[in-house]
Amino acid sequence: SKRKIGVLVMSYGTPASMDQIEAYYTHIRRGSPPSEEQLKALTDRYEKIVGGFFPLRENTNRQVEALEQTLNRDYPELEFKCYQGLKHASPFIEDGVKQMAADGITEAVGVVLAPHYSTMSVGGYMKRAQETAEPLGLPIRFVKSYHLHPKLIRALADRVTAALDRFESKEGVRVLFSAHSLPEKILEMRDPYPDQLLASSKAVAELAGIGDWQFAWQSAGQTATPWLGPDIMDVLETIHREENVERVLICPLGFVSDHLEVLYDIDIECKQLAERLGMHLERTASLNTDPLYMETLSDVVYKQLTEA
Ligand code: FEC
Repeated sequence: SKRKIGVLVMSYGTPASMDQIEAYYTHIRRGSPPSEEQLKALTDRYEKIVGGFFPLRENTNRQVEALEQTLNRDYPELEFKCYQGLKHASPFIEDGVKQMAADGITEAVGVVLAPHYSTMSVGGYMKRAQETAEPLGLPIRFVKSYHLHPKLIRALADRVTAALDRFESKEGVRVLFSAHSLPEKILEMRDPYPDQLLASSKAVAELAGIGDWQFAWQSAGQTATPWLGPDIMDVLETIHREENVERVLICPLGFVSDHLEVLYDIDIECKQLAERLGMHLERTASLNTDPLYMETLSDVVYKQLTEA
């Protein structure tokens, strides 16, 4: 019979229903419940996003299913079974690992649905998976990042090119690549996250033949500690005021799915600001289950198995 591989596919997670927003938010805040105002503000954001309240759940389900199909198609000599492990919602990372062990999996690979490595993001997912797998005697290898995979870069460049067609003229369109901000303290830890994001932005711009681009951070938290900047909202104001930029294309390449940080923070918040400034703003379509993205994941998972 075929060699069986368990693949732990990790993603951020989203509430399953409105009454779970508080528990979700409390988990993100490491056990400290949000105030009533904070909870209301987050609930309002979920209520406003287009396409239902929690699109990330269905998008992750589809990505995990599509990855399993892609792996079994690309490497028919092996049998792959994918398990979900979510960072802040059920099924949690720990649940996914325990399920693999319960199913008799003896060989596993972990991969995160986020291409860029940070100790605070992907590193956190890996640590929790490793800490659950070890006492169960389940060996698990990890894909740390895949931010320059040629198929990922091609999928993103195709989306940039397609979105440029939505402008009345491609002349003078500024492309803004963006990703989730993190607290500035990651710089002291020599975290690769900022450099990896710049490297993917540069590669996508080159492949799409874009000269006029820059990078901006988005969705920073409201805490007392400083977060990485410049923030995308400030960038929109600055390039409008100082450079008379009138057309902007945002490519949120730190994310791979339609969810709150894209559908609210860009599609509602950034668009409102752009409208007020009289700018034409577009956003590239999210990768979701793009076959090139699924092939990227399938390739990097397989490479983990074949590397010594
Ligand atoms: O659609 C959804 O339901 C979920 C959207 C969502 C994604 C996402 C991705 C990332 N986050 C990252 C870092 C942080 C840090 C904090 C933080 C807080 C929040 C809150 C919400 C939220 N995040 Fe998130 N994130 C998403 C949603 N995130 C809601 C809480 C309210 C708020 O601050 O807006 C601060 C936590 C703390 O206090 O310590 C840090 C990073 C990513 C991208 C990588 C990944 O997907 O893992 C990094 C999607």
